[in-house]
Amino acid sequence: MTDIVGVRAREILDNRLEPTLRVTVETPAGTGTADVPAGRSRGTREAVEARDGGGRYRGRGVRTAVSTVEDRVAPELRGRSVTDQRAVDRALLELDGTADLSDLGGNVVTGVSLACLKAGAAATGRPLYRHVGGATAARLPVPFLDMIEGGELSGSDLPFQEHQAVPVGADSFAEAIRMGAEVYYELGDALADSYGQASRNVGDEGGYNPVGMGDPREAFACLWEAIEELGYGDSFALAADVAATHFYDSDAGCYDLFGERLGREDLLALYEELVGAYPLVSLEDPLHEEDFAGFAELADRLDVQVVGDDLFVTDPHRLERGIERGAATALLLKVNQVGTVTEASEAARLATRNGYAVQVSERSGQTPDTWLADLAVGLGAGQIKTGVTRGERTEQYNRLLAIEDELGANGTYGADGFAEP
Ligand code: 2PG
Ligand code: MG
Repeated sequence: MTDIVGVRAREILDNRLEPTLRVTVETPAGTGTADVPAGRSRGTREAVEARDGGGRYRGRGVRTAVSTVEDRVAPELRGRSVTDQRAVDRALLELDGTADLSDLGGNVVTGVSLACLKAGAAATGRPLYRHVGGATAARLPVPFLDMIEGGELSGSDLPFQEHQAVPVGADSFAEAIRMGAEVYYELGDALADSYGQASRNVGDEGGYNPVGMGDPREAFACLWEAIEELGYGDSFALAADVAATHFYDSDAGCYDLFGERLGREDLLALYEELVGAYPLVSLEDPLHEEDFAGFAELADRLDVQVVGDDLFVTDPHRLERGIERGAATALLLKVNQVGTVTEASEAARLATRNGYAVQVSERSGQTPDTWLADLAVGLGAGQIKTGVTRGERTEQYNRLLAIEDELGANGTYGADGFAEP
């Protein structure tokens, strides 16, 4: 009853009006449909997406990927049970046969893997988070709310990609979101007053794009002021996704920041200054994606969580290298960076075994599909980042609120223990 009888795909649109894949896996006992996210601020080592090229949708179409799912993947998977995720994922990787998934396409692999996961939950009559994590899955993640956007995902002049507020002092997920929302309103008013009404415009992940603001110190100052204005100083910490790869000039070997060319040491000094001025608890990709040694130095010098995104690309092998060198303290987990649910779960387990925290993450290209929220609870991750506003983000919060209700007294919210594995 749980054997796959059909695998179908469609080309749909994501939050940026770009095409992406929607994959459906059918069994007699239940069906699963999953949407594939897409990154823009991507790591070099990520799995390669299958895009059509040509003029249609500026080359971003996924019609070839749709055919790949139906003509190449479906025949291979028919007759396999959706309850054996590992075997399905192995079959996908073998069928592809490349290290970067460039034969089938990483989006094909991720779409089928996730649809199989959802079909497994449907066929066994369990909520998705229980299907992933079993009966003990009950930890609600702390949200890292991307209040002010910069870098590649926004129209602002800020070099850092995300300036996040982290409700570490809330005692439930629902309270965390309520307090986060209040900070968002307060910050919107303050930015409109000081930087003009157009500063309320938002980027790909729903955070504000302040007009004329170009220094992360200014962004953190405004954000912290909004938090303190509400009397929430004890309940929040700050964090950043620096996404440093994207302002690193690899030819010159330096960072283009504030119109200057900065070295690793200058950047470390800036982080030290920020940590001294604000309760900054976490830095994602503080240095470029190949600087394992720099990451290790930073993790040693600063008392903050160091998160590897472009650095690890959710790849257990890269993560292993990072662990050996002490390059970080947390894994950013994005299923489509590596390809399958099985590999991403392996990366999460490896992280946890080595005392690393796990932060489950959206992509800047998303749909309202909420598998991400379930995955975070299923993996027992202490943290999630999924932007802040826009439907494809708030749906993740709505799903987590529903899971928290469902769990009742059994649910736990990570709060200030978010950095524990
Ligand atoms: C990141 C992500 C998501 P993208 O750098 O962490 O916030 O960006 O999905 O564009 O890679
Ligand atoms: Mg990142």
